[in-house]
Amino acid sequence: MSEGAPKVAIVMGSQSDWETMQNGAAVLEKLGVAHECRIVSAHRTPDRLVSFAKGAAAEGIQVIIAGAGGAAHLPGMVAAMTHLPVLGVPVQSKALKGMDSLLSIVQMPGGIPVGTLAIGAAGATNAALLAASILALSDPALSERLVAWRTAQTDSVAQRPV
Ligand code: RP5
Repeated sequence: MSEGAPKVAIVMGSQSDWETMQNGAAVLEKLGVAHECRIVSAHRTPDRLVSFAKGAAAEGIQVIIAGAGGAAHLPGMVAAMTHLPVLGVPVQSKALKGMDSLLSIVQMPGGIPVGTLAIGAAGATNAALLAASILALSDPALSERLVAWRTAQTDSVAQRPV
C-alpha cells in the first residue's frame, strides 16, 4: 500500500469481491494514493458497517469506494452514514450478471448520493481514477501523476491492430 494515512477506503461486501475490487486498488497503488481495503458486509457484518461508515471521516478518509454484488446494499448504506463522497462499484453476480448489483446501487433516493460506476473491473478501475481526480483537486503532485497516467494510457494505444 502507498505510504501515509489512507485517504481512500475501498470496502467490499465479501472476499469474493476482491477479484474485482483489486483493480481499483492497483490503480491507487500506481498513482501513489494511500488507501486501505476492508471487507464490510451490509448483511453479514452490519455492526462493522455502521462503525466503519460513521468513523471514516474522523479517521481521515476522504473518498470511499464501495463494491458489492447481488442485493448490493453496502454503498447506499455507507452513503447514508457519512457525508464523504461514496463511489459504488456493482460487482458482477453469477445469477444476473451484475444487473442486480447495478440497479441496487444506482437507484438511490434523492438526498443520499452514490456515484455509480460500471459493472465489474472497469467500474473498480474508474472508481479509483475518480477518487484520485477528487483528491487531485487539492493535491498538485497527485494531479501531475494523474495527468501522466492518462498520457501514458493514450500513448499505449497502437495505431493499428496486430
Ligand atoms: C454480496 O454478496 C457481496 O458483495 C458479494 O458480491 C455477494 C456474494 O457474496 P459471497 O456469497 O461470495 O460471500 O454481499
